[in-house]
Amino acid sequence: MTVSTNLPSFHTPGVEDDRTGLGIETLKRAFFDNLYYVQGKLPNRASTVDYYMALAYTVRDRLLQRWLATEDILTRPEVRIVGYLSAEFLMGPHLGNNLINLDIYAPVKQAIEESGLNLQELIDIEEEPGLGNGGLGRLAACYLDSLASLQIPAIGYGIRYEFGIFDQEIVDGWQVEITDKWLKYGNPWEVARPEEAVEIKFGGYTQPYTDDQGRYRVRWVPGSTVMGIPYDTPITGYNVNTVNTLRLWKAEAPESFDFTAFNQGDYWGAVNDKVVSETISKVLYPNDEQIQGKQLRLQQQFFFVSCSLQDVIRRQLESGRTLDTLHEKFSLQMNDTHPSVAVAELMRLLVDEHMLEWDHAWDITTRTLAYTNHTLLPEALEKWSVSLFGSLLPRHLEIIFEINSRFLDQVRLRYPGDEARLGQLSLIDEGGDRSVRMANLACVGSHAINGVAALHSELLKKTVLHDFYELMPEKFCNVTNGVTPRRWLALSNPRLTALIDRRIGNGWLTHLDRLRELESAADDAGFRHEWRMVKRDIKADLADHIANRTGISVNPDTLFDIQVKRIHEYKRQHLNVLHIVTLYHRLKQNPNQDMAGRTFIFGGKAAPGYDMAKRIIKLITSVGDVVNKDPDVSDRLRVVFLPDYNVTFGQRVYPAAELSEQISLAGLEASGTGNMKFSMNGALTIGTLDGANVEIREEVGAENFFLFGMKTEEVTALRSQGYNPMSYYHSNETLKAVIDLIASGHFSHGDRELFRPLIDNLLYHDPYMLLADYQSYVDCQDQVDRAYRDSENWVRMSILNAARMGKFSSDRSIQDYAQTIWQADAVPIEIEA
Ligand code: GP0
Repeated sequence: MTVSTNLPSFHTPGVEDDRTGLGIETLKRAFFDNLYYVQGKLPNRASTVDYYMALAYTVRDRLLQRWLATEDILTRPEVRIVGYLSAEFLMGPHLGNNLINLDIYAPVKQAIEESGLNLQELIDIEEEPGLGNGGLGRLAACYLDSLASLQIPAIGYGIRYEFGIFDQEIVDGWQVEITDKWLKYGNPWEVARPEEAVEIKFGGYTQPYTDDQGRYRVRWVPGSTVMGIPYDTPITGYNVNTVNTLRLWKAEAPESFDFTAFNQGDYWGAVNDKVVSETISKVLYPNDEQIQGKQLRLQQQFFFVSCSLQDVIRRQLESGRTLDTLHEKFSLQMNDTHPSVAVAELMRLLVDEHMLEWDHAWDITTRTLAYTNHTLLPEALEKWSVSLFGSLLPRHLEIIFEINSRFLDQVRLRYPGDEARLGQLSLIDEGGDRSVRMANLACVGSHAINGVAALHSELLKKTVLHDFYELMPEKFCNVTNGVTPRRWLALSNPRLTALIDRRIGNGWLTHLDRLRELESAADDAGFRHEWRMVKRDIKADLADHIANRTGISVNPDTLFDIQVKRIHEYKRQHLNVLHIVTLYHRLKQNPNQDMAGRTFIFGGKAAPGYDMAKRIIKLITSVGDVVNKDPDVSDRLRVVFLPDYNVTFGQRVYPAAELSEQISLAGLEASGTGNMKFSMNGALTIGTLDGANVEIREEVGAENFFLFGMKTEEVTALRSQGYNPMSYYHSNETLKAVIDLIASGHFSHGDRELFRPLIDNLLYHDPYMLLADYQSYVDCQDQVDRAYRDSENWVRMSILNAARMGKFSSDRSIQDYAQTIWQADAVPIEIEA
């Protein structure tokens, strides 16, 4: 299906329109017009931010026609829409990405340069919207890019947090959190749509009544109301007319409030209610894969889910359809359990507000919703205490009890007398303080349940969702994650992109499998030389950046060994540190040790309340302080912790990497997506058989991947046999020396207490089995060292890694979702001149 739209045109023949024209003179005029009329600045008084804003508006003007055309086709009854429900969207800066996707980078660069400015400087000054914690939020952003690029009509639904993920500073080696004031200078990419605001209710009580047809019904008498105001951001597809929408909701007090209270003289009360309402969308919870169980978080979840479902229902009705066919027009994907209260809210809207029969509403609900699981970590499985849930959402709690009772009746028929299984499957955990299990709710209320990498999806079926798998195997599927090559190659690595273009032509950015055509180039010495030179230049740029940011000088001719991701014990940044200290120890023993110089680069944020993770940061910076200043080793070892790792910095770091550290304990990293970004940019991976590492290794070939560590089954076996970390410490002399060196205070000015919690945890518990994997890791790192010194072959492997990453384009992931879960098609849009 192709649809064409006929939007009004303001075009005067013979004159390029100021808002759409792409001629260089037109772009310059438009740019200075926006500076003057929107920013209210003359060039002699304008700051870089003013120029950035003027350019952002100039670019936004040029996508509006396509955006409105796409909005317009959503109203057609036959157009199917994907709604992606996510508490996080980690979009990264928009300007550069839109220049790439609209294919206007070159003319804009020329126009900006002819205006005496530097385009990169304007791109770099954009404050990124950090509305996510890490992998899960960034995945949502990559998926929006691919949905638009594949011309699938889609809406991302989430929260417009006023403060996103905190900015990280490093003070005396420790993480310090600073509020993220991303909206400080305004946000040129969003458009508020207050006319589409919706009301959200909380609290109160429920009341049974009989309707005029004599049917038993329940009405919810809420205790309070807040408004959800939508803010829309255009999501451009790459080289297509589709421009989808990211709709983020901001919480506000209902307007009438102030006036009544003011008239009654309760001025303070009115203002306070306003403050309380607006708190809902104030700040992103900065915990990754760890629930906090805070009431405000449940309010946030319900807030954005209810706003979004009401929005979906309005669109359904406005398209001329009835709610009976909601599942034919909409497919709603729940990104983890954060939006899973959607199961109960959609039932409430259909049954209580739109008067559908329960069974009918249930059929529509389950056919509309689908659920993606992102983790096996038990501490990340969301649960809400029944009393908290009931006080905030009394009607939803009743609905969940009703869903549960009907569901458990079916389970009983299937497994008569199996009380244990019933207890496991129940939506309510009856143990201790009763709680609602959100994953169970999501499973029962969805028609599809997927994990995010092949191994993860298999483990889901075997472990956390085992009972659900046995009961409803047909719902389970896998969709391996992917990342968008537009941001993670074209935008962040223009030099490599140009080199690839020269070799295989263009077109590969939308058909990433075509990178395979580079395989033969791996045997071409001339091409290898060019590849190496590109990498060398980018490493030199990163070295400059590191020097500016941290004062540490690093040598671009050393091996850039990089681990960037959230700091978490299961991701094992401290295993990386054990290796660094091993090398340090070796060099101190034998200063003439033959080894390639290495620069270890770390980046990542720790949850503010996660003491162990914060201590790992302090360990990295402390080891760096000693190693970088020790003349015996500092020609071969450098350790850098780069503060405030985010999307913007990711774009600098992936292209410069040579070795990608993906070293989680097998079975714990659901997928990983940084692993894909590294490899696409020609880094080799050192990793365990975990998450998507398994599939990356399959694609690039075992000979081009550095594998170490226990496999999942070995981990399980070791654990059940009784894991004793101390035995590794006592039987491995180097390991003992390394741990003792840290414990002795060598890296902490003699302070033996600083790292004691870390060391004791490793020696007495070691839940992530670093000591068991230590030797295998160090041996594998020695292999890396030898491989790196055979530089021709290293470059060959690097080229082959990039060449074989086609599978990990998020375009492939989205095609998988579209075919197996959403039944969504491309709707190419023609825009008539
Ligand atoms: C998973 F459960 N992930 C969660 C969560 O709360 N936050 C989060 O970022 C991540 C996984 O850890 C992952 O393995 C995965 O690739 C990503 O979700 C997207 O599926 C690495 O970040």
